[in-house]
Amino acid sequence: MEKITLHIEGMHCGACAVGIQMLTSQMDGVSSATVNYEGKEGVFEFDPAKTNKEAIIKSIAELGYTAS
Ligand SMILES: [Cu+2]
Repeated sequence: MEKITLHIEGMHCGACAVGIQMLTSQMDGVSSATVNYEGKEGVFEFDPAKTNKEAIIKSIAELGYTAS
């Protein structure tokens, strides 16, 4: 398992964080997602054989947020 922390821009409230959490945690290979609205960051744990940082950033972008 690989663990990354991403800075996420564009969240307006706690529900945004929950939405990102729900979407990313459903991705194949992602074992856990914890998004903090106040801290503007998300911690994602994933299996590098199934997915990667770029795929997670792309999913977050599809929701309208910028992760880096
Ligand atoms: Cu919101």
